[in-house]
Formats: sequence, structure tokens, C-alpha cells
Amino acid sequence: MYECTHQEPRWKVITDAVFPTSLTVTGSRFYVGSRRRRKGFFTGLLRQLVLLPGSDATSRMCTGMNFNLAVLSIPKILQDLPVKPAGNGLLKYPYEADMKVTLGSRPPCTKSESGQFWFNAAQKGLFICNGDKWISLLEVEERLDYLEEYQSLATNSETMGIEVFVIPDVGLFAATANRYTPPGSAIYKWTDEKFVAYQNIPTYQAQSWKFFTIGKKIFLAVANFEANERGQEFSVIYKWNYRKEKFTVYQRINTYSARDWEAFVIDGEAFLAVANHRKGNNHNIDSVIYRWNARTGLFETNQTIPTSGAYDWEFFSIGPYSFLVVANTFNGTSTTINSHIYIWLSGAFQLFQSILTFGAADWEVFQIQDRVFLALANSYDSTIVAPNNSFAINSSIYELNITAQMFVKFQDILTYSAVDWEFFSVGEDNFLVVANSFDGVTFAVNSIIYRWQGYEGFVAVHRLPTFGCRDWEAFTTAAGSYLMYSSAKEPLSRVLKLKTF
Ligand SMILES: [Ca+2]
Ligand SMILES: [Ca+2]
Ligand SMILES: [Ca+2]
Repeated sequence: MYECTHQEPRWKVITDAVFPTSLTVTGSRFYVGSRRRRKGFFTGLLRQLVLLPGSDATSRMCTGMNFNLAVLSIPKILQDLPVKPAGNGLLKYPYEADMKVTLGSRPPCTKSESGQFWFNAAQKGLFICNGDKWISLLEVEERLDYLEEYQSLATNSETMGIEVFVIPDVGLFAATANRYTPPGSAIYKWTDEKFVAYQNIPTYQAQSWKFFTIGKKIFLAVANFEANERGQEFSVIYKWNYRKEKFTVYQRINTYSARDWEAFVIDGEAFLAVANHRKGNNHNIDSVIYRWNARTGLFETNQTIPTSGAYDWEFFSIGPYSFLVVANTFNGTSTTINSHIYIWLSGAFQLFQSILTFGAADWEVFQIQDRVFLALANSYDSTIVAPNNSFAINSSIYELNITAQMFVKFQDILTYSAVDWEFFSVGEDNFLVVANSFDGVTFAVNSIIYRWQGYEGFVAVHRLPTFGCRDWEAFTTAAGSYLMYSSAKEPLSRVLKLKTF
């Protein structure tokens, strides 16, 4: 509210009684504080005191202080808040207004609650009802404190990739891309705050899943790395059957050791890109971009792009421009090869920029304010010779330089056969988690969470023991935020809960 002298508070009051859920303060007087000699006047530093209508003490403020400060500290919303006339139409004086503060979970906010307050103790927020919805007056932004193991999920077999998605009015799901054919891969449904097995789908050394929608149609595409029992090699697009509430086969597409699917929309048209890793022993093959044909209801080849051991596609758009970046892992002799960023121009993707990568396994695009970044996961540098470690190498974060119209290296981060980056936010803070999979000796390596610290870039803040870590996914439910990771080396995935304060 205001301060008369600059003193740090040396103590705080902790009440032993629970704050009442409903408190009438009509006719009440509040003594904020007093000092022995100048009884009745508050001196000292007062933090986070909200002035409520009807309790305006401006006229009683101690002398010799800056009046503007007191005005400034009244939340703006309260300054304009009209005090609603009571039933008889007479405008009450502010100090006669009926005040009501409700605790607990979000109470209703209609005309009759207008001007009332809700204190959300769980999230430390004070809200006022404007007759329609709760408006935040003070809200503590959540901050990541630490992580807790939340669910240990035994999977069908080792899991190469996880995809978490929401089907509207149905729920939250996770699809795991599992190694062995029987029983194949699995879809889990978030039930009673845990993932529970929902559907099994036969896959052939599945590498990843991609969820996407076209209008009301809901799809899930799997990248199969191996041929089926009859030697046919294809990846499959599944479609959600609303009636059966299950995914069913929709379209099979010939792929070659497929690693990844990417789904995107350009000018209202839906596309799918597959990362073909190799054909037999040949890693220098075409990856394919398919376009949705609304008439046939099928994906058709739109463009082929030569790739070298393609591992990942990542789509992003900046303003009117659409980009697709590929992670090239291996060209048959070396992992130190270029990966390419393509830009969509006149109906096709054209080379935009090449970046030297080292067994590139993943690109992750993210934005912090108006800055655009690309995080690259480097897994292996084949040019490094023993006793030096080909796995303990830098992964890099690139930033788009608008003037130069290219991505420029922003930061190098030492990683251990990095295979995935995942970007996520908690409150106002931004984070990257890396999947470190192998340090040259063991698969038991820490995966690291980095926090965006502006000028310092990304700074390591949490070390998470993982085993053969393959993929990270971040997701949020009404109950909180979570990270999930899969292991390529054991049939166990884990959900971690983000504890905030
Ligand atoms: Ca991808
Ligand atoms: Ca990623
Ligand atoms: Ca991921």
C-alpha cells in the first residue's frame, strides 16, 4: 500500500486458526500495524496489501509520505470499480459496501456476486467478480520448484517415441511407439489422473506417433521401421472412430525404415511428411511430403526430398512463411553431414539453409517472446576417434536472425548422445529438457532440464536420472503439469510431476 520508512520486515504473523470461508467485514476496523511510540500510525514496509472498496484508508494515511505511491499501489481494476447501488437504488458510500470474500474452488460469478472477491488459496490468487467472470487482481505466477516421480508405466516393450494428445470431449491420451510386434504399440488414456492401457495397435518396430486433425477427422500416424510378417513395408495412418471410440486403420503408405511423421497445414491445406531413414543399407534416399486430397480423402505424394538417414522432420511458420527442417543422421560413411531447412515457395519446399550436424536426431522449434529458436539434438560424431568420446558432444541452439534471414548459432550445450529436445513453459519461465541416451559407457545418464535465463541463455537447473532416454513429452491437465519420458532400452516409461510454488 504505502511505506513510510524503508525497513525490511523481520517477522511475519502466522495464524493458527483457519481463515473463514465467508467473512463479513461490514462495520469492521482494521489496524494494519502500529509502533510503540507512535501508536496508531503504521511505519515500516508493507507488502502486498490490497485495498478493497469500502476499506479505503487514504484519508488516514500517515503524513510525510508520497501520496502518489499510495495511488499507484491500488490495483487498477479497483480504481474504476463501480460500487453497485443496493436494491433500493441508493448508492452506498464505499465504506458501507457489503464485502464478501469466498475461499475454496472457483465459485460462481454472476450478477449477484458482482463486486465479490474470491481468494484462491491453492494458487495464491485474489479475484474479483465483474458480474460475468473472475478477474485476477493478484496472481502468483507458478514457478518450477522440483520434479517428482508420478507414474511408472510398464510398456509393451522398449518405447522409441511418445505422443500425448487430447481428443475433445473424450480425454487425454498417450501413444507409445514400441519395439516389438506382438503386442505392438499402445495407446493409454488418462484415467483418474493416471495413464491406463486403452488400445493396442500392431506396429513393426514403431519409432514414433503423430497426432493431427483435419476438420473433425482425428488421425494418428505411426512410423514403422520394419516390414511386416509378409515382407510388406508401410507406415499406417489411423483414424479415430467416434462410435467405437477406438483408432482404426485409415491409410497405409509405403515407407522405408520410417522414423518420423510431421503434420502441418499451409494455406488451409493439410500435409504429412515422412522421414525415410534407409532403404536396405542405403541411407541416401527420398523422404516424402504428402498432401491431403479432400476429394479422395487420402494423402497423395506432393514432393520428394533427398535425405540421408532422415530421423526427424519439424515444421514451423514465421509470419507468412512456412519451413520444414530435416535431421539427417548418416550418409553411409559419416554422421558429420548437413541437415537442411526448407522454405515453402510457389507450391514446394526449397532449400533455405544447411546446418552441419553430428548424427542429428531431433529438431525442436520454439519461441520466446518474439525470438524464434531451433534446438538441435546431436547424437554421434563419427569423425571423433578413440579415446575421445563420440557421444559426449555439443548439441546446439540456433536463433533466427531476421536481418540476415538465417539461423545463427546461439548456444552450444554438452549432451550425451542427445536424441530429443522438448520445450515447455511453467508460469512465465521457459525450459528445455534434453534426452541424453548414452555417454559411451552406459545408458544410465542424466537428462537435463535447462531454464531460459535471458542473456545467459539456457542454464542447467535439474538433473533427471534416465535410462536409455529416447523421448520427452510435456503435458498439462487441470491438476498440474507433467513431463513423460520413454526408454529405448527398457520397457518402462515414467511420468514426472512438476511441483511448483
Ligand atoms: Ca518431428
Ligand atoms: Ca523434440
Ligand atoms: Ca518429444
